[in-house]
Amino acid sequence: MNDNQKSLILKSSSQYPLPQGVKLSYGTAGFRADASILESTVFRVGILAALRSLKTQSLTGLMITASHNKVTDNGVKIADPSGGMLTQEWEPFADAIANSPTPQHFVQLIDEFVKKENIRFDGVRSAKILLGRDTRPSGESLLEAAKQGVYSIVGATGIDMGILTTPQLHWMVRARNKDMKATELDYFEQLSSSFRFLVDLTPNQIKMSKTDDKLIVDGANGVGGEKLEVLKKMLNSMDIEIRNSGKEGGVLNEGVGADYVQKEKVVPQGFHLKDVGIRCASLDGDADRLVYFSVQSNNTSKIDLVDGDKILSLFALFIKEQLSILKMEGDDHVDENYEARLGVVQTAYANGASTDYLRQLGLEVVFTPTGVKYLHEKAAEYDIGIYFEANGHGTILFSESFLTWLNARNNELSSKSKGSEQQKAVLRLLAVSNLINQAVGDALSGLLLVEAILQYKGWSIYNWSELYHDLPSRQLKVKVVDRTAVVTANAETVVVRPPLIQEAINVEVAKYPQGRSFIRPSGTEEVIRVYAEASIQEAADSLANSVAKLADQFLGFGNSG
Ligand code: G16
Repeated sequence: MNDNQKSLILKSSSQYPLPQGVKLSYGTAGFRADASILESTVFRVGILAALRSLKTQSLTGLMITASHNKVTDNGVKIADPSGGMLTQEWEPFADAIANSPTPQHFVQLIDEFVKKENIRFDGVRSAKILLGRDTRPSGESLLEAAKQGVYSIVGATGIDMGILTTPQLHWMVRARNKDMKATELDYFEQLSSSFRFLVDLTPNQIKMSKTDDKLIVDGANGVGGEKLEVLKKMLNSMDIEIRNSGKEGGVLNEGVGADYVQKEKVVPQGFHLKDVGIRCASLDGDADRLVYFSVQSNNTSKIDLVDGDKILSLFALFIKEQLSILKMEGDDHVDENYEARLGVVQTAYANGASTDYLRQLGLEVVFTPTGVKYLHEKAAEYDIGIYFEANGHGTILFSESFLTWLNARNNELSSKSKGSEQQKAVLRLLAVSNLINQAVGDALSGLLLVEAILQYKGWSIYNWSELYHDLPSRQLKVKVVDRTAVVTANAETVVVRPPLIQEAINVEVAKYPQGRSFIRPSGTEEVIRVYAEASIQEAADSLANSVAKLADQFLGFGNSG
């Protein structure tokens, strides 16, 4: 880095001092905190995004969002050139610069890192960053801080894409770097055309019963509702009603949205008795999570939840069916059959019943810690990798080699047996790969795939829900003095630090039939999360309460008595 560059960073960073006492970590999905303390962090991440762009000689993305967190929080994360999350190798540097106490120290850290990573400022391309934000009121001023960060790197360009869902920004970064069409309109066109294509391949045009035609979507009072409105206009055949779009005056993520619905298992605001029998879905604040539900007829505040595990199961079932159709080819095609490796990735939050179901289907199921960054990486090892967290965050990844094979197979079948069942299966898989976001979990593309598969199978939400019965579960959060005091292993199922707490959890778990429980530090909020499941709801509740008490005794403020 030359002196001119150093003094530019020094000058601009002195405009964004780190507030006293602030210590941030890149966490599960970027930096998150109360928006009022985030300007310096977002400014620094602007520089980080530019450095990442220089290092990779590709475009990167910067998204300002705190997703499911409360409206007064905000956050910032980077999309790598692939469209996925920032490479984990750069996270320690992200933490270091975010917490750097003085402008001088900050410049020194950057200078050392630039040398270590051999980042060239005289490369063929200068840095280019796509900037996006969700609907949070603090987004506008934080975006300004991000731009100032980007412009602190000589020659860097920040392109303001306005208000977007997080998955849209990731999709655009991936598409631009692949020289594909990459505007927001292109995103909507790709989703809507591949959805229509998939629906046209529904066998015998199975029709759903009348009540099943309608879908009501809870937009979490965030960005997802307004984007779905746009998409809806391009899907003329679908009857979608959007509630909690943010226009009605509700508060982002407050009593609404996928996180609330999945964790509390109650109806979001704006849903009532008259919705019984109708298929409903909830997005989260930045539309990267999706869950479905139906309102219970005997208790209108309760719902039957169809969570990320069931979305995963529906997708896995469909993909497996298409692969089986492909295998039914005649002898003359045997040589050309491709043994596609299909894998499924879950976390410790996956309901035990879902894992049993997926294994009974004959699928390979693997586990990673919480956080899409881990699941995505694992899923990318397969020809078709399906990953979902129970909270509704996930997608399906297709390998390049499998897509090449599918395209070649389609060409061949077009000349030999056009319109055959095999060709339809090939076309369905190709349509899924175009519909479902290949960069990151995306509630809008996930929703369209669910809808297309339900139509294909002629299923109601009740048929879908009956795939298996969830073991009753409960999730709680406990405020603790320092969440980083908890260190876990084995995909977060075992606590290795502090000592003795795992033994105490084991004693509690042993008291309940089909009991399972774990604790882990949240990567997005200042809490420890507790998960418990057991054979009946009362047992799951009681196990979760006992484990939460242990967490409080070992790590908290001792409020549990
Ligand atoms: C983020 C991550 C998800 C993760 C969730 C919860 O979601 O992208 O992969 O499941 O945080 O994280 P934690 O339990 O560590 O707080 P989102 O939707 O908030 O971006």
